[in-house]
Amino acid sequence: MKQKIGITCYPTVGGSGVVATELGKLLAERGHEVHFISTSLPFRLNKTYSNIYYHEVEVNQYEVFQYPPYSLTLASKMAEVIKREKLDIMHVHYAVPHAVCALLAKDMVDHDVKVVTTLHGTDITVLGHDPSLRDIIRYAIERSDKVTAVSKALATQTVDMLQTERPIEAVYNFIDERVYRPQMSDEDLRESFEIPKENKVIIHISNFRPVKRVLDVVNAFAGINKETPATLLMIGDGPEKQLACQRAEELGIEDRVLFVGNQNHVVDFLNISDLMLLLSEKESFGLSALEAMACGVPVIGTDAGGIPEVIVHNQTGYICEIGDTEGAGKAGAYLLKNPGLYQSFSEAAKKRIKDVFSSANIVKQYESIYDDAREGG
Ligand code: GMT
Repeated sequence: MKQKIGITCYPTVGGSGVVATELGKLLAERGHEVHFISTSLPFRLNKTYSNIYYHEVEVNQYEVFQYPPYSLTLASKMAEVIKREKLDIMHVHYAVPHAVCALLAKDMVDHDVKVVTTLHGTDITVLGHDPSLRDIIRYAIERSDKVTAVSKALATQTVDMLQTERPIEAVYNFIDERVYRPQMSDEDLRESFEIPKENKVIIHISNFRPVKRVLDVVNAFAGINKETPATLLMIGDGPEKQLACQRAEELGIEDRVLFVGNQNHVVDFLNISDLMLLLSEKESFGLSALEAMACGVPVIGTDAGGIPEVIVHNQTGYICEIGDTEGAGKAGAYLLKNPGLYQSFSEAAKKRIKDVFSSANIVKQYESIYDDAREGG
């Protein structure tokens, strides 16, 4: 059934915004009418797409208010768009504030729109611990027509933490396989960063928040580098970048660790990489691991949240305990020094993407959730 779908996400760099935008693009390609309602154009909407509309939420600052009224302005814009465009579905990413805004908007209009909420993690694993927000998160989940979570781990954790009754369906993240695919290693890119020919390239991509444990990434890399010459590419930016730079200096490996900053075309970096490190202490899914695997790059991850649902231990990478940098370093070096084993991991990673995380597979799951929501199922 073709639907008119509103999508709200945080439009800036971040996994949830990426997933929401890529989903919108796929839905539009499949003939649905998609309306993005957000504060700025989602950064992945970088060309013109038919069937995609964008409604900007302009949040003004008023002297009388201490904080700009983002949630109210958003709810009001959602109501306006639902009413004018006769939306069938409002698909919101994050329970707070976005699902709450959608529920308010639904209440404001005389039109039967269904609210589908996708949980991405921070709304549960961080905000869910805040007693001042627990009840409103629970409300957002219970009142949504359908709720999805990006991993089984997150779905279970949500029920355990908030004792919600509304079923939460795990729908995994996906990648656009037209973009994330193995390509010939770009020698010019390697040369421009002066990466010696004999070095293996290890990559980490994140927002450098404390949960990403970037110091562990540098420590684990140091272990790999002791056994086989390597370069660490640190992609992204955030609060712990400076600490990670310092740790590299303390370990005397600063010339081996390149802080490349935020990048629009991470696929180019993935295609010159041999291994990814994702050593987070909280990670409801780990989209960057998926992107790496799609390019045939095995991943060493922690046993946090949904990471073990993405990486199959001993097949597409290794799972180690949170904080076990020695184990992660040893596992990484072992894999890199065994070409036959490495090749089988790389192939298994690509196969897993095709089998489990293909965009076609995931978009169909969302379509059937929308259909069920419309039919009251
Ligand atoms: O990881 C972040 O800090 C960003 C956050 C977001 O909202 O984009 O990522 C969350 O959603 C991603 C997309 O579903 C997941 O891949 C990330 O694992 C999840 N982050 C955490 O759970 C910490």
